[in-house]
Amino acid sequence: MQIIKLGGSLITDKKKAKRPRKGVMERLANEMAASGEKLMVVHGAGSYGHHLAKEGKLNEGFIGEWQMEYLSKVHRDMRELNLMVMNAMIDAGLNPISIPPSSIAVYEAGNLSHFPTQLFEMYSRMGLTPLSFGDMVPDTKRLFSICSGDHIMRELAGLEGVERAIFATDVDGIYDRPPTEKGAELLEEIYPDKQVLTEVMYTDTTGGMAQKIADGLAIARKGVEVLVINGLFEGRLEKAIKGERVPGTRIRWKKDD
Ligand code: IP8
Repeated sequence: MQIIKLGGSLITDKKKAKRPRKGVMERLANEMAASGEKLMVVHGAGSYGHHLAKEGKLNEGFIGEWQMEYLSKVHRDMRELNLMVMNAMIDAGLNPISIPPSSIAVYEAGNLSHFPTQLFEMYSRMGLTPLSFGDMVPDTKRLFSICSGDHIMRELAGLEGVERAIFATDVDGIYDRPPTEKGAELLEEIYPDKQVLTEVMYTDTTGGMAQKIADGLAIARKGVEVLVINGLFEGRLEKAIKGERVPGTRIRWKKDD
């Protein structure tokens, strides 16, 4: 079993609100199907979630009734995006079944406290491909939280039989400094005691990568192989799923894992 996260910046154009990259979704769905492996799939928000979530200050939890309209719209937009991914997967023959976190997850003070992974296992055993996504969820302390797709990956990594977690993004992997900076070098692997790791955490300006590293490490700690790859290049996701070497970063818990 492998768990795949299709990054929001990969399946949407992050610069403008609600810009899907349908061609990329279709190709990635075909690559996942062609791999022939058993998968669970999660996708991020990109320009379908983050713009309105920011406007509505949804990452701060409840600060006013006015936020509810934003919460509802972010959830609707995520479902729209999810339907597109689902259609691409159906066309590729993957038989997806959508599992929205807003219907099953509970957060406590910004951390996932309840997530019934059993549903994913049961659907998978039926021969379906469970598909989940970043969503809005209830929070026992802050009223609501944003559930990121990376958090879901962490939960799924705890399931029995999960061997590999692949984060397909729009960059080649994790760099020693922001990839837009001159001289930035791709790191083939990172692990907690590697000096450079702390540098990456602090110099990363997108904010997204630092969290991804933390989530990646938490997954690697469970003994699951973690890869960050660029899904914009044709064939890389399929090869990575098949266990073939592709450019990217491997996140390890220990140097010799
Ligand atoms: O893109 C964020 O999910 P992510 C979900 O996986 C929302 O971090 C609703 C903004």
